[in-house]
Amino acid sequence: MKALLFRVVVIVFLLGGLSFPTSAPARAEEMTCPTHIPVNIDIKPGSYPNSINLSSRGVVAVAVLTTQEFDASQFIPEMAHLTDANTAMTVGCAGAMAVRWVLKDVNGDGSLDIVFFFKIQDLDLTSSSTAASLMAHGSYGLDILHIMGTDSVRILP
Ligand SMILES: [Ca+2]
Repeated sequence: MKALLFRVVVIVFLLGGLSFPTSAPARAEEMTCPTHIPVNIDIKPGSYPNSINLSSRGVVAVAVLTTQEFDASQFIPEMAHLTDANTAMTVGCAGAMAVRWVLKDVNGDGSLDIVFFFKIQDLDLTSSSTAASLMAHGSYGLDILHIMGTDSVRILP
């Protein structure tokens, strides 16, 4: 009888041990690229096709144009990336980071646009790239805004 009781106690103890909450260590939420609102961009404003010589040591300008939906003069960027359009679809925020930006009316419509500059050496474009995407985030009035736009590129050998 004592032995049986002991066995029951042991079983209860084991079950109790098994049913202990298996608390998984809290994992930090993975950094993902947030949803972006679409904007019109113009790579190398004022020239077409948008030829980029990847061996050049200069910078490439990418304008985000002011439209009825987006007022560039209200946008205070925190960060901007330029990447191959295919990478933008799969990886998200990647590629070259803007080294500076400036407000300028690049299309002469009387509204300021915002022009980002990227070092060509930092670009992840290849000879098979046909388009590049700009992604940026920053404050827009009281909001934090994520924007994204795509334009064609012609990579020079
Ligand atoms: Ca403009």
